[in-house]
Amino acid sequence: MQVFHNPVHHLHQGRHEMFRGRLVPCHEVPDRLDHVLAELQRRPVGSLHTPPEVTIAELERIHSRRYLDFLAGAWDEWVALDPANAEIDALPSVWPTRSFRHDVLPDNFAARMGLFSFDAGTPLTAGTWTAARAGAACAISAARAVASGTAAAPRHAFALSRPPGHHAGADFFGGYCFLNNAALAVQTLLDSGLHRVAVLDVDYHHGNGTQSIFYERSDVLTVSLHGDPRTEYPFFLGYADERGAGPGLGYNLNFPLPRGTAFPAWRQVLQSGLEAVRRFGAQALVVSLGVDTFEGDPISGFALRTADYLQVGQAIASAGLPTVFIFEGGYAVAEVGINVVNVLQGFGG
Ligand code: SP5
Ligand code: ZN
Repeated sequence: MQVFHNPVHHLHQGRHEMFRGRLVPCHEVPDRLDHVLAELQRRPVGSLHTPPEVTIAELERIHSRRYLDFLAGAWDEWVALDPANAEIDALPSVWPTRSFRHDVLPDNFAARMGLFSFDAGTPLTAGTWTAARAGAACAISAARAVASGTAAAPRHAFALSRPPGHHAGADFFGGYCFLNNAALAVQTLLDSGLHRVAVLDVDYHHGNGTQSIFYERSDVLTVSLHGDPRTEYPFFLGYADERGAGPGLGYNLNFPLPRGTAFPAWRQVLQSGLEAVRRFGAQALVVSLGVDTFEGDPISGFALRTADYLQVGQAIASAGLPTVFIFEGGYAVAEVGINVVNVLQGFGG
């Protein structure tokens, strides 16, 4: 399995996220990815590649032009407000909730930060745009490698993208995510000639961005297993009655699970998700691989253990599909690498 990675992910380095009225240290840190890379050096699953840069046109297959323009210029605008801002993360503090307009594009920077986001936990930093584009490039290159694979040459790849992506929508950031790497991988597979692609999102948090991007489409089945949004982030999406809309009705599947869910119950639900992927007739699979389902995760509530991730990989391999893995969450920094590589090794990488 080819692994795509770019060291410029380091340039996205948030200092703080808002939590209960305080700015607390970020959970989504560069070290997370470095631990995966270190574990891949100990237990290689394939060759490492640095992908070429993405074009704006490639990103526009998923994201709106005005959102991409905003992201491209945001850091310079932030510093232009006050040179001292160069030492501070940009965080939103005002949002257009119900009854406000979404069609206007205010001149005010704080207003546009709010228009294009949904939480105050996702700092935008000096290198965010560069890192996010490099992460997206990993996803697109991984998808291309899978699309051009043959039955003889392994049709599997891993995008070691950072920042993560599954909470980002067509025109908003949040949940530590800016560009939806999984959605870009899906679109790349479709654009290379496939007709039906499935997303399996096993991150602890509901993949609200991925769901919303494909909600009205029947060429992409989105399946997510996650903490029940009644109690878990992102709270406002991820319920079982969200089945898709219009032509996409029946092509979105959510499996909310209670806090405390351990592997035996989680694995059964994974099988239901994989069964849905099979019924859909997927030609390829994109896995949003978060390992914040780990029992030691500091911000999550499931109880998977390190050895369980080998079986997660085996179960995903049983679908028998060309597969693109995309790195998402997982915040128990010391164990993230072992858990991710266990999935890839269990898969057979
Ligand atoms: C990609 C991904 O896994 N995103 C998760 C975003 C979750 N953001 C909200 C987390 C709130 C937890 N804050 C706890 C801080 C106290 N230590
Ligand atoms: Zn997560």
